[in-house]
Amino acid sequence: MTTNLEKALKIREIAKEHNEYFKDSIPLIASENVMSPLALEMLLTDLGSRYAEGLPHHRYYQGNQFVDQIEDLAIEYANSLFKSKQADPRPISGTNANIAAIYGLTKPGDKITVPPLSGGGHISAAKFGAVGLRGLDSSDYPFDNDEMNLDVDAAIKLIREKKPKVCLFGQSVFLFPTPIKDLMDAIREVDAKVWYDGAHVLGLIAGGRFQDPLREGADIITASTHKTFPGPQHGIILGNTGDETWKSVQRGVFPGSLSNHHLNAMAALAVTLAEELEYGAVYASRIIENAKTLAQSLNEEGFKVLGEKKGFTESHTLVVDVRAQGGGKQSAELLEKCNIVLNKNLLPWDTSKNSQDPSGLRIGTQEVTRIGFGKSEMKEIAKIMGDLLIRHADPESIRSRAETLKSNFREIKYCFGKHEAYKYIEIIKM
Ligand code: DSN
Repeated sequence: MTTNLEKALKIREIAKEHNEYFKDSIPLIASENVMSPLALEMLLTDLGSRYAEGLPHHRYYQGNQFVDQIEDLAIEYANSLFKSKQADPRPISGTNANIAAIYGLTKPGDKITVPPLSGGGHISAAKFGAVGLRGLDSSDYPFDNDEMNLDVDAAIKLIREKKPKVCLFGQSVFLFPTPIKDLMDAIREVDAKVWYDGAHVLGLIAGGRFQDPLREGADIITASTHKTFPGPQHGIILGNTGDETWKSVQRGVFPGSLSNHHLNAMAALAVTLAEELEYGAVYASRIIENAKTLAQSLNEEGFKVLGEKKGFTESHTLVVDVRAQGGGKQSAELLEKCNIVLNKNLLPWDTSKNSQDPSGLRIGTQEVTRIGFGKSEMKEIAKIMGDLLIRHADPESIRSRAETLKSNFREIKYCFGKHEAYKYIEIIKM
């Protein structure tokens, strides 16, 4: 019979196997990243065992004097990095930040315009996600498949017609900056608030390499903090808005959508904000360079990479139509067996009916860039994928090539101190 100790140790063994798999794999999920040693250390502090509710210096618990200092500094660092007027580092995820924004900016029955799911919109903006949960009346912006972006003229028409309370922008397949500036006349006419979900591109915005939503008209940015922004699994809201709107959004955070805000993760976020002030610009540039190189190389291998008309991508993400290679599900699963980790993804013509087997693959370069991959490694990834999915090479040989490629890249870059990636075991002395 399995003892309870054995049950506990079993989890530890599986976690070690997970670490080993990722150590030997090429991580290309567009929404993930690895943390710096200084940030990771924060997750293991006593902060992770404590509660704080409310705003700094106005708490509902005792024992928060150091938490208040950390939260004040997180706000200061965020405002400095993003040139925002307001920052709230409490949301515990991107979706939590989105729920807080919805709670703060809308009432049930209000109208909202959102990016369509098939155009890369996030599930929290869907009718079956947080937007629907609030009972909002939502309309999708029409999407331009060639531009891989919102159809500007049609979006202007929609905004004028619907007169939404809030215009939401930002996607989870976010290849090109949203043309907010082109939409601002219509948005001002209907007096809508502009909410930008910057989860995917937060690190690129931090580095000044994508777009600058707060200067282009956004009232608030919501985001998770672990994609191109290489911090902990957490969230943040940034504002450039009036005091009343900001207060309302903050009420959406607490008590609207959370109680405690995971203080260890908030400290890790503050550390990452400081690291981004130092390294954010160069890191963001290399992420984008790598994405462009990978897209071009995959195209040369014979893959159909979307967004060709616009140079494939201006972000960390690229999407590939793999219907000719057996579809998204089969391709992603075959790559996974060969230690290349990415995800199948809806492409603009897909519907929710084929969400389990969509046409595409989504690929992100932020994590491989973080561990030092450059242009030649991007070309090698494209070649490996071409050999596997187009030329049907033996999967075992492909797996071994992926492992060999990864074996030369063990250290996390663009942060203070040296740190071997995927080796958390040593850090927490397992
Ligand atoms: N699920 C994340 C993504 O992969 O884009 C966003 O929440």
